[in-house]
Amino acid sequence: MTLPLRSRSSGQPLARDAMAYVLAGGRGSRLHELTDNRAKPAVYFGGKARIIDFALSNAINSGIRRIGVATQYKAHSLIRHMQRAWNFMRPERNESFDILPASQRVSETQWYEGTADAVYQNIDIIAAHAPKYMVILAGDHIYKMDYELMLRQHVDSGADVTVGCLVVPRMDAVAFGVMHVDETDRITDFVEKPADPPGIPGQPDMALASMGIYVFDTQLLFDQLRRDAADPESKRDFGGDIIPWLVRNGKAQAHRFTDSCIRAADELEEYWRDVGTVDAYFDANLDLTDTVPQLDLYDRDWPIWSDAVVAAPAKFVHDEEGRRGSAICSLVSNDCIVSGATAQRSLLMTGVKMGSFSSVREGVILPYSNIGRGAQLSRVIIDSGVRIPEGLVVGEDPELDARRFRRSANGVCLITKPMIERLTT
Ligand code: ADQ
Ligand code: ADP
Repeated sequence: MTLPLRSRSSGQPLARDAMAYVLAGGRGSRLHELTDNRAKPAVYFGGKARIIDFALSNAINSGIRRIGVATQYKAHSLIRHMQRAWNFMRPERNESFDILPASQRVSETQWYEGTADAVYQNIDIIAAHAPKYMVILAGDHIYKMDYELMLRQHVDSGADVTVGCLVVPRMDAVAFGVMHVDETDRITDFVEKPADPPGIPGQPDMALASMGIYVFDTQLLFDQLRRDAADPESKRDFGGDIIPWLVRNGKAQAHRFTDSCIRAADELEEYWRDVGTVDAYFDANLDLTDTVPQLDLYDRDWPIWSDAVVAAPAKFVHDEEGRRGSAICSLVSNDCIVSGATAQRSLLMTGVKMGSFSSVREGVILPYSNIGRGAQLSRVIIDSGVRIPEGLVVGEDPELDARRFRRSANGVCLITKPMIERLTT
């Protein structure tokens, strides 16, 4: 396979000396039942991909060829996905892909404590690959970014750590690490998840938030992790411990997302989403049905790689009574069959079947679900492998919906297998 390499950076690429280390162990509890059986990075997004494919594709597209992924919570489907989709690295070319489940390597009584511990426990594996730089990433965000440009800034500024950041509305920043910077973008103050986030001077309603991604020189990172591990007060967390310590005692530099987001059709694709709640997940998926969405999944220069399942093409057919099968303003993946049914402003992921006279309006339908005859669904997320019974109506009676399913603040119903089982027994 020929992998693309496109970067706005000039000079000798630094990415080939770097290792990307993806933190993919968190549950993502605000996605509720969507993460009952899988970690947030394994949740399907945008038709074909899983959330983690964005960080991994960014790493590959940036030119990084050594990748480690730390997993912990409910990692089974995440690990299976990575084995299927991401096993093309070639050790003979100094490429590697390591899946690193919390495996009690340092102490037999300890899982990964915090995010820093998820790196610390694998120092020996990282050292064996001998990368000069470490790019620490979160496995649960949707965005496209050229890490080569962040590496370049890190090296040019001589920082101990470079922290990716973006500007967010001030009160949204309660869920982030929030920083102050000087005129050279050196971080002068960093608070993890403050209840009352400090605004940006001159822009009091906005805050500068950490994206939870960091670049370090590998040796300095190892030294920091060992120092932190010996600190009995530390929770072994990058945002809570390592970064604030380096802001106080070293040189921490901010890297602005706008400096390294991808250029699509000559415009900067300034798109970053956490998709951490049911509503944010629903909205981000539905945004893709817009005629010109903010996130371009069709850019062949910055592809989002995923599992290339062997599957038949999507098919739209008349049913036995001659009703047309159709999809309007929708993303329809391989192996779907829409028979005498209609999908509108919806995403049908791999292998979804829609039976006669059924309809989905504003639906995010995860792989291999089956919509029974005559079902009428609107504003739904349907988990993978769910069989929607014939004639089920969702989206017309909020109280009934809330009793049967998980209904979000914005009136989106999340429907899973156990919920349907309860309905039909
Ligand atoms: P949080 O969003 O709270 O804050 P956190 O729970 O620390 O994120 O998880 C960061 C990443 O690490 C996620 O991708 C998660 O899946 C993974 N992870 C969590 N625990 C793990 C473990 N034990 N083992 C392996 N992986 C694990 C962080 C920063 C903030 C920043 C936000 C941006 O601390 O400063 O603003 O990310 O989203
Ligand atoms: P996840 O656990 O993240 O949803 P899986 O790959 O385990 O991902 O798939 C979940 C569901 O999708 C299963 O319950 C199964 O019913 C269905 N499924 C997966 N692959 C197929 C397939 N090839 N054919 C039919 N159903 C499938």
